[in-house]
Amino acid sequence: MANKKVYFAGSIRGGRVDADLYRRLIAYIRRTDVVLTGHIGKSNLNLTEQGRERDALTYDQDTAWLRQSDVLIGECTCPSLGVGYELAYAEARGIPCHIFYDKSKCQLSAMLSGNPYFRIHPYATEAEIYPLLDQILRQ
Ligand code: 6K6
Repeated sequence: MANKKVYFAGSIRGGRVDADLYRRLIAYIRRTDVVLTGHIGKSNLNLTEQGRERDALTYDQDTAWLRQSDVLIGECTCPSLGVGYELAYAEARGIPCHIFYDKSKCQLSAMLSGNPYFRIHPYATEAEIYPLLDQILRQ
């Protein structure tokens, strides 16, 4: 039974090096729960600036999804201004936020790791992520 609405956050214009990982994580979450942001894992996303009017539609849709979500799960190995903004937006609204990053590939911003509001999950291998997702989705 699907029970949580998940806002999955991952880099878009910050770089798509981890897009396949996002796709696998989203597919895993979708076995049991609802992911509002399935496009994050798509391979054909348009990365170029679309002008402020088109980007405003993206902003309005994403912030509406954030307000509806039960939990934010962010994959933060690839730094992204948009994901950082979404985390702060979710924090301001009391939405639980879980941050995953590959500790061999990046150092998380102190603005995230230093904020006790965020639950931080450094990992060494992708396999470590899935049992943690199970725990988060069961909470
Ligand atoms: C088409 C037209 C306008 O924008 C697009 C495609 N771009 C996006 N579509 C949906 N969500 C987006 C888009 N760009 C950024 N986001 C949101 O910000 C996602 O929810 C990601 O979690 C985050 C990525 O931010 P950047 O700074 O890496 O792009």
